[in-house]
Amino acid sequence: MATTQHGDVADLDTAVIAALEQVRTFIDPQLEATLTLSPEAADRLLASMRYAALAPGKRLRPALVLWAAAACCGDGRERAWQAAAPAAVAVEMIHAYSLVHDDLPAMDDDDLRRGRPTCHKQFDDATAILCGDALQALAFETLAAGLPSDRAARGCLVLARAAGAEALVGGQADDLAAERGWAADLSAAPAKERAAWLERVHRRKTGALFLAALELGGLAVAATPAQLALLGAYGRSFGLAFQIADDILDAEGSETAVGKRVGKDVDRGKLTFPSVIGLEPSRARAANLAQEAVAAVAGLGAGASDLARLATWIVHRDH
Ligand code: GRG
Repeated sequence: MATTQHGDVADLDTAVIAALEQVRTFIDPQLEATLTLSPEAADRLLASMRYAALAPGKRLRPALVLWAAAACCGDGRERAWQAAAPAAVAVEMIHAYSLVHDDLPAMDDDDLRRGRPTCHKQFDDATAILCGDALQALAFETLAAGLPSDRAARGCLVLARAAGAEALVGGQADDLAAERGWAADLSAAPAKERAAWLERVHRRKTGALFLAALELGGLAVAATPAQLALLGAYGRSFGLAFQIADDILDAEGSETAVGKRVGKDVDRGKLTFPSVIGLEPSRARAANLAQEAVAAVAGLGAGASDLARLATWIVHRDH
């Protein structure tokens, strides 16, 4: 059986799935409460928001917020999680909105997400667009209202930057531009150049929100600049490791386990890490990045063990 620095893969899988389940048990009632709105929120809109945000995802971003807070807080896990809960809810709502919009026919045109029909399939395109818009606004409302006033503005700034044109939306726009032929054709470019392009897209499209999750977790418990720097180093390696693993899953994962269509990136001729640098080098790169992430949070002490395990698991998971 394959082994990792956190034991064999099966034990690691069990431990991380159990830890993520604890996060879900803690955060889903808070998500559900946040998504309980007055009758001023139109019924169909609210139903779509609940459908998208409460669907059974892995809750990785809330986990990063809560585990970062716990790693930086001397007052125990319970206090840390309570302080960081609004940030965890806000980040998950931004993530859910981005999935809803990404799945739309005008973007990635997907029918399956988190093992269920995508939001526009379950409702309709217009409702799915409004659902994403409203989830995004509610994320900022939750953060602004939920963090102590001395940290709320900074928190909103961190999340706005991660969600905006220079990060999540910018990365998505460049990815689309390449796919639709609106940008310079890189197909004949050297592998090094294509790999650099891929990293730049994913650092913004996927990595920025992971980094924001970690920073928000630290911010919620008034982490020191040194702690925030370690979380940042972890987040940069973790984000890229996650994306390379996601590309490997798309290339060879099972649709049932992953809960969304697989093989679509390859079918569309999209650049992916396996297609640019090869499958085995992709695995090796992801494993190295996971080790770098683990090394970064070693500086935070034993309180960061969940973060360390997650980084190793992310490159060994099958979903
Ligand atoms: C539409 C502005 C806008 C951005 C879309 C999220 C995104 C950007 C695109 C989704 C396409 C995609 C598959 C990206 C790869 C990384 C990713 C975000 C995977 C999904 O995240 P998980 O695995 O999902 O954490 P769950 O469902 O478990 O929460």
